[in-house]
Amino acid sequence: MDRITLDSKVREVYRHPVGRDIIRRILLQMNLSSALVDNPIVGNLRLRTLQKFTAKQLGSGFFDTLIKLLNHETDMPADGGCEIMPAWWKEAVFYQIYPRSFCDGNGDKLGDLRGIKEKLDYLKELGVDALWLSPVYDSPNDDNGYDIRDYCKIWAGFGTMEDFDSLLEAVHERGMRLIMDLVINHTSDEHAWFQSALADKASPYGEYYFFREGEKETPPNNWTSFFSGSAWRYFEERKEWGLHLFSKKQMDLNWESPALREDITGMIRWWLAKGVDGFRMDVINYISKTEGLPDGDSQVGQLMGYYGIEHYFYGPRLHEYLRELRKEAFDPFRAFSVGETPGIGMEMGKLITGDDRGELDMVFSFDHLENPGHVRFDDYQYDLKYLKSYYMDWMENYGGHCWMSLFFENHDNPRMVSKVEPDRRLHPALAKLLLTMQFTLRGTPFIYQGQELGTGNVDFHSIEEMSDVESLNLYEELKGTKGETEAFRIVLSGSRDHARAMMDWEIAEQARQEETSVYVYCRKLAELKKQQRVLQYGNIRFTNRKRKNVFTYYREMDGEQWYVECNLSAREIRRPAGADKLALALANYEERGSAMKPYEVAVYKVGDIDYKI
Ligand code: ISL
Repeated sequence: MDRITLDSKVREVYRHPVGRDIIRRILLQMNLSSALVDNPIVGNLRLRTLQKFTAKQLGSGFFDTLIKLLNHETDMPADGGCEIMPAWWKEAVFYQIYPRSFCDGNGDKLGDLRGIKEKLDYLKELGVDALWLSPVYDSPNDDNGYDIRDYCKIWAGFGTMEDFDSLLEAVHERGMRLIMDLVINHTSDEHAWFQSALADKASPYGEYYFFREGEKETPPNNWTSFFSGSAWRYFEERKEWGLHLFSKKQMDLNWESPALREDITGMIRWWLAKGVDGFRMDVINYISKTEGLPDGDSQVGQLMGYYGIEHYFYGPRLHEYLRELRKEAFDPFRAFSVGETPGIGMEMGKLITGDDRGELDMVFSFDHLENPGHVRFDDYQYDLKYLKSYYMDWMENYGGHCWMSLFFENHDNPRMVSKVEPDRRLHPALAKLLLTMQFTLRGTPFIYQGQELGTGNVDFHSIEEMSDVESLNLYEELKGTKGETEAFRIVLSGSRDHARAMMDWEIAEQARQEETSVYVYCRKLAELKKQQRVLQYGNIRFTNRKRKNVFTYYREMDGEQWYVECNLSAREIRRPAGADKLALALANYEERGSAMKPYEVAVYKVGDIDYKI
């Protein structure tokens, strides 16, 4: 691939996988159409000229940063026009459990491992094939377990290692699988490695973290933490600064250290030898940082909301580390991996997950969780029209080497039904629509606990009712400039606490019995997907491409055909032609007229119906 310089044209940058993703990310952030780059005048501009035009908005540092990032990546994704290789995780229905709010098995009002075990039949009945457990390791819980104190111990509040082993056995007995959360970008400051690094610079663990000398008043660089303020914390013990991209108690691990990497792979193998089936890997694309930890560009920082991000979101040794992990730990156990990769777009996703690349199996990409021009803490109503263009793009261009994860929720985001629709009466229909897309588009559905009940956001009334470290820090940061009321309003829009409220088991048990519930609908979707290979591996073909609120597609394989029609709006709209005379398999309304009702969705088989659900 040609090296990118200031003399390169915008078009050449857009042809570069990293360039393409970055340009698209920036356009998304600024709510500009990517058609802009297809405009020949824009495409022909040289970076040098663009730099002159934008000198006021983007300093020269911006272009240097971009060029460096691009030139680090010399590979192109393979041509995706190939057959898809079957794999269990391409056929599975995943379900994410946030252990502290899933089910309380010992009466202390906090979820735990025994509680999870009690609910395995509920999950099996729903059609779940694999569970992903958010962290259950020993932790001081500054970030609810994403700050690990001991990788090989269970946090006492969740139970013991015996409880874990018995849960794993029960999962496997039911023919399900279990994946753990692997948090290896950072550990808790209470982890023994960090404690020993802090106590003694010369300790073998001294190099496991990023420590830097410097004046007590001036952090070593301008990087900011995702949870507010500087990404550096001063440690009197060493008279040095330590790096933490997340909370003050989540210290970033230095992957440059071979000993650290060996300890991490050893730990992963230990869990795999126990029988876990794989891992969801927390912010795994952040593990490689630019050598010397240089300052972040201020324009990039302002645009993205975080300073320094270009130095670690797709770091120089990322591919190397991922390959090492796969070879040393995952492959010997044939374990599954899905990376949580904020900021990774489609092309970078291909380079990280292509089945020819030896890195990860899948990633969670996040560009569909907000509408263009918005961030999580904006108070706005999510417009589903955007989802249509997003999915059409990914389904048509991700290629046969890669496989998509399909999700709308997790423990870090408000509930999707609440983002889309303020009227709660429409939530059941909307919840069913969202689930239908997850089960009938091409990819692996990840259901977040409560989604199968159509759960919405929590009605928080004050900051005292919240507990998440990100929410509390943001509130503190904003309250000075915006005042308490406005600060609370902002935090409320994006708070992670919405998704972390306790599961309501009374509602769940009722839903299980009710023929029209979201739960029963979700169970039928899971059954359908499992019965119909075409819904797993079939091609996808979109119709009505120009009708914005209408999302229709066919799944096709070996002469079999299925058809899905969705109304992406809360308004009644004219039903598109295509469904007449087809055999209905599943729908979220009883009747189908010439108009589609708010958020109406229907799944049809083309030809005779020859299955039972
Ligand atoms: O903060 C972000 C930028 O807006 C997020 O994209 C962030 O990178 C992402 O939420 C990372 O999440 C994961 O790692 C965190 C943890 O708090 C989250 O719960 C976890 O999912 C640190 O371990």
